Amino acid sequence: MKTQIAIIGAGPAGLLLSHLLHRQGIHSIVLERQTRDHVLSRIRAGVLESTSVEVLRAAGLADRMDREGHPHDGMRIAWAGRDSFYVNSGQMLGRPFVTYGQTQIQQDLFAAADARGQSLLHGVHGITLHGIDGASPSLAFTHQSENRELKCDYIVGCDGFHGPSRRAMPAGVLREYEKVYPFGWLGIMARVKPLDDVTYAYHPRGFALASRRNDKLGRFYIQVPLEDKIEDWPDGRFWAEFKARFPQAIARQIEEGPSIEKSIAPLRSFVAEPMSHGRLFLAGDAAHIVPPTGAKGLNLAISDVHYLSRALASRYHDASEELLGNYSATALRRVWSSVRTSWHLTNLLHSFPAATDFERRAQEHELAYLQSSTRAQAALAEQYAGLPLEI
Ligand code: RFL
Ligand code: PHB
Repeated sequence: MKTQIAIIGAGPAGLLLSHLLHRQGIHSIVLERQTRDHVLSRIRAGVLESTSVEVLRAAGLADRMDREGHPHDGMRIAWAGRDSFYVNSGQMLGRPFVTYGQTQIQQDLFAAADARGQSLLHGVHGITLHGIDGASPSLAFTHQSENRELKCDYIVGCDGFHGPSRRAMPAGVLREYEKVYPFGWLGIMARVKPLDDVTYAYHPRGFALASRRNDKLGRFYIQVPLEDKIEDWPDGRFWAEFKARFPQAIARQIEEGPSIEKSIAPLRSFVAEPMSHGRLFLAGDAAHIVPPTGAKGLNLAISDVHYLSRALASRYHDASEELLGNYSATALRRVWSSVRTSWHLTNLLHSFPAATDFERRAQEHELAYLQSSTRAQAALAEQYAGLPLEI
C-alpha cells in the first residue's frame, strides 16, 4: 500500500486531518485499532472554542453543529455554597463558545469520510514505524490476520496518549513534561434538562461540573478519589454528592435522572516536545494531555491538525518545507497556553487532599478575587476562550 500521508488513529485529530488534507488534494490513509462503534462509544469532551467552530465551518463540517450545538456567552462559577458568578467571555471578547459533543463530531467526521471515500482501516494491530529519519518512511501492521506495509511520504501520529507514535521518536530527541493529579473525574450522562450555563463548582467536598449535550441531555462530573470505582457510585449517591457541591439556588434547579453512561477518568497534564522528528509528526493527545477542567483537549487536537494540514499543503503545492519545519514550535505555543490554563483552573477549582490550611485559604481568596474583579474575570475569559490561531 502507498499514500502521501499515513495517519495513525481515527479520533478527532486523525479524521479531521484526513478531511482537511483531502480538501487540499492530498491523499491519506487512516489506520485505527478499534472498531467504528467503539470509537463512537467513547464519551468525552463537549465544549468547542470559537476557533474550533471556525475551523469546522471552514472545512464544511459544521451543518449539524450549527443546528444542534448550543452557543454560550460565558460560563458560571460557584464556590463553597455561595452565590455563583457568570464570566461573560462573549461580552468581554466577542467570542462565544459552543457545547456540542465529541461523539457528534466523530459521527460527522465518519460521515464526511464515507462521503469522500476515505481509505480508513479499522482493526489494525501491532503498528510499527520505520524510516522516519529518511525520505521514505513506512508503517508495518497486521490487518485481518495479514501482515501489511504502508509506504508514505509522512507519518502523522494521531493515536492518543497510549499510541505507538510518540514512543517511536529516537531516545534523546523527546523531552516530556508531566503532572499527575491526586484525583479523577466521575462523569455521567443523563436524559434530563441541563442547566442553562456550563457551571463549575468548587467546594471543600470537591469539584463538580454541570454541562450539556442538548436540551434534553445533561453531562455531569464530580471529583472523586483515584481509587474509587464506578460500582462505588450508584446514581443515588452521585446525585446527592453532586447537589451538595452546588449552592442551594442551583442545586434546586438540577434535575435528577438515571445515568445512561458512567465513567471515571484520571487527570493529567503532559506535553512532549518537539511535536515532530524527521518525517513523523504528532497531533492531539499523542503529544499532549490536559486535565478536562479547561475543556481544552479536543480544541488542541483541532488546532494542531489545522496547523499541520496547512503546513503539508504548503509542502505539496509550493514545495516549501518552512511551515512543516515550524509546525512543532507553532503548535506548542497554543498547547502551552491551554496546558497552563487547564492546570490553573484545576488548581483553582479542586479540593487537593494534601493541601495545607494556608493553601486552602489562598485558593478561596483567589475565588473571592475572581468574583469581585471584572479585570480578573476578563483575564480568565481570555484564557477559557483560547488563543486565536496564528496566521
Ligand atoms: P483520541 O480521541 O484518543 O484518538 C486517538 C485514536 O487513536 C487510536 N489508537 C490507535 N490506532 C491504531 N494503532 C494504535 N496502536 C492505536 N492506539 C490508539 C485510538 O483507538 C483512538 O481512536 O485522540 P485525539 O484524536 O488526539 O483527540 C483528542 C481528544 O479525544 C481528547 O483531547 C479529549 O477527548 C480529552 N478529553 C476531554 N477533553 C475535554 O475537552 N473535555 C472532556 O470532558 C474530556 N474528557 C477526555 C475526556 C479524554 C479521555 N481519554 C483520552 C481517556 C475523557 C477521557 C476518558
Ligand atoms: C463536557 O461538556 O463534557 C465538559 C464541559 C466542560 C469541561 C469539561 C467537559 O471543562
